[in-house]
Amino acid sequence: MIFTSHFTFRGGPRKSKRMQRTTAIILAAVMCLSGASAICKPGYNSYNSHCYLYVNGPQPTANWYEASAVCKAEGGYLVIIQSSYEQTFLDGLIDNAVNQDNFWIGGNSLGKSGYYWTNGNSAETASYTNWKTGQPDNWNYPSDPNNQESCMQLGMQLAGDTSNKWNDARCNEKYFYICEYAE
Ligand SMILES: [Ca+2]
Ligand SMILES: [Ca+2]
Repeated sequence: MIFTSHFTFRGGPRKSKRMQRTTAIILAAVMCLSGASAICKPGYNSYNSHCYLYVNGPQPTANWYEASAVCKAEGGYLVIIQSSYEQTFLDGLIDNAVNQDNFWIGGNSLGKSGYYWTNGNSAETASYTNWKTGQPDNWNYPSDPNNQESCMQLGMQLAGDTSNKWNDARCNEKYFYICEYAE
């Protein structure tokens, strides 16, 4: 790891190279000893250089838009699940939750044909998808076009399926949610 080039020392380039090198070594040692998770904010969990926080409690707290805004305010986004490994990490993470059902995740079909993650990638034709059987189904599609199932969540109990697979749900419903951001 090379840190020296990233640091500007008061007094400019006339400071000794030895001091710069010593400082870089100390910083590298601190970062290595503290582990990757120390880079995440308190309460967040680290996986594959990303930080994750699930928001949970006795009662669901936010609709999809509100949850997305909270994650964004923290410098992140509603979780985008890109592999079975990331899904397995999340399964373990929310296994500790008080209420393990219904977490908003970062995909929707708003203004689009089909489901897309908020990074623009398809959530239906991607190499990894994890929808519950028969989902997304836009269940009980009402006459009100603003009340369709257009947002993605995981963990809804459907027909005896208690897994953390994905479902489309109404964006204005209050659920729990999971934020992700790069370290
Ligand atoms: Ca991700
Ligand atoms: Ca559905």
